[in-house]
Amino acid sequence: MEKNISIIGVPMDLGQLRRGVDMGPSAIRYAGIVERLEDLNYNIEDLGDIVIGRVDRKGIQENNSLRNLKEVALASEKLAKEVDNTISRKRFPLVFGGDHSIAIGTLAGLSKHYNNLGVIWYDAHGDLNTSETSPSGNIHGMPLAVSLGIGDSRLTELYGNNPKIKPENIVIIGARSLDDGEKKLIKELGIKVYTMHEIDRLGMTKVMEESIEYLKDRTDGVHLSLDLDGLDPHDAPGVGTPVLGGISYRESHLAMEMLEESKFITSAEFVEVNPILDDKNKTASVAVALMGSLFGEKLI
Ligand code: 4U7
Ligand code: MN
Ligand code: MN
Ligand code: MN
Repeated sequence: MEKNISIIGVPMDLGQLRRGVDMGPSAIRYAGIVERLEDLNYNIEDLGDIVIGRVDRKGIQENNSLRNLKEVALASEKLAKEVDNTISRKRFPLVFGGDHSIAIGTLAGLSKHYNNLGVIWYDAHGDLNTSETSPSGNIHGMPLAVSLGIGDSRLTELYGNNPKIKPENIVIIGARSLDDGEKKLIKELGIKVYTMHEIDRLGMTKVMEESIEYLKDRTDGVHLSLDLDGLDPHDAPGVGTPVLGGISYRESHLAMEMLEESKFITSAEFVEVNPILDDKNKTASVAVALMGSLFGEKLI
């Protein structure tokens, strides 16, 4: 793993309707991420938080097919630039959300540097909706589709290259709440998905071995996009869209340890931490512990 890490906070809450996820980056910092990584001998630079446009809450409509599109697009553009610069400076971008709509910006920035960027999407959801298939109108349910070039052009065409990633370079892990349109897209594009069924059946060891084997030769970099709701809500209660029956804390540690051994992760983001819905900052602490494993912390 690159020994120089740049932290980028994205206090975005406009991709969904629950308040508090904008405090995710502070909660993760408060849970001690900088000290944790410095103890592992990384050089850490904290770039602070991206500025998010203000929206009058009264102006947020309940029925809207692309809620807060303008502000989400603007923030994505800023984040893309920051991520792009970070890679140009040969540093590892470590992004803290914020809701998952921020992945639009992260992947846009990364796409300037990789022709075949691999993406591990660790999530209860597919985030493959468009304004037509979305049951909610919330953009945090759309970032993977947008990055594949599917959706509103104000999002897909942002920051150059379109599409940003290819369907054969994606692995989704932890899925257990997929909308009809998302299931259809997964089949049409042949996206590799390990649902909870496969995780139960094969075990996390096999799931990670297969995922790593699958991505290893076809990609020139691999981004980990970890939505804390991929974990079971018992282990990560501070998320806006919890779904029962998720990946355990231990399985997640194993997954991070195996990614560390693979040595192919080139960027990462940890999203959807909502301290207002949390139990004493437990979810941010889980995020920090998982980053410990991802960056090489050992038990002995
Ligand atoms: B997250 C949902 F309908 N699919 O589109 C939607 F179930 O980034 C949820 O993974 C999206 O947390 C969840 O609104 C987005 C819903
Ligand atoms: Mn998500
Ligand atoms: Mn999710
Ligand atoms: Mn549990």
